[in-house]
Amino acid sequence: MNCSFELLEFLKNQDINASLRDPYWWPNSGSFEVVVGAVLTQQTKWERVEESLENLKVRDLLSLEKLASLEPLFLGELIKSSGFFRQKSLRLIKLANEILNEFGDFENFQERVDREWLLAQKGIGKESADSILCYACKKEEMVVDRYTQILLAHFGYEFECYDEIASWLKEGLGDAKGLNELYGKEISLCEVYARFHGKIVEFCKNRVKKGVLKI
Ligand code: 39A
Repeated sequence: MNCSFELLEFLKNQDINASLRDPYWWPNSGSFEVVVGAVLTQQTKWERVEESLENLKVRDLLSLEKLASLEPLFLGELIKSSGFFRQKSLRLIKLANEILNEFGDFENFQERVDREWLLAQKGIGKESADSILCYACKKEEMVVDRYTQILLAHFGYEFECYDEIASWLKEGLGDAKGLNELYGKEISLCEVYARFHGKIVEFCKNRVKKGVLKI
């Protein structure tokens, strides 16, 4: 494998239904739910996050305004399944309030937020920031997670840091023409990045389950 385009081709040829529920793979992409999911998924399994999100969804609490006004103890109880729940509860409430103070509403946040602002927020690292930018705000950012690092190491690639991996993944994809041909439609770069990352995660999870890949 010589470049990220070849990795994407390889993954697209595997039997992975990564975008069955959402074309951008992350459930309910383009919504505030992604921001919450991106924080909750830190240091835990996605399946535990789904449980927490469901607790919020059934109580109709998955909006920026509602989350911002929750009591930390109450939110903590609802997101217990995601682990580190006291810390995550405080950080989510603070983040929601910072978004409201800076941007006024979620739509304006989606349009105007940048990586620098997100990285300045407590508890938001590069992976969370890029998840929010790509999946909640539909910006052209590629998420690098543990699965990505493990898969690239498996193919013999070594990188110095997060940003170097992201650049390698983005820059090796070539031009829009090649990507449109690969997908058989006109596709935005953001959707390519989203689906690429989704395929990496689903492929790795499947391989881990089969015992072929170790995390
Ligand atoms: N690790 C993960 C996931 N696994 C996921 N899905 C499955 C749908 N998301 C959205 C984030 N992180």
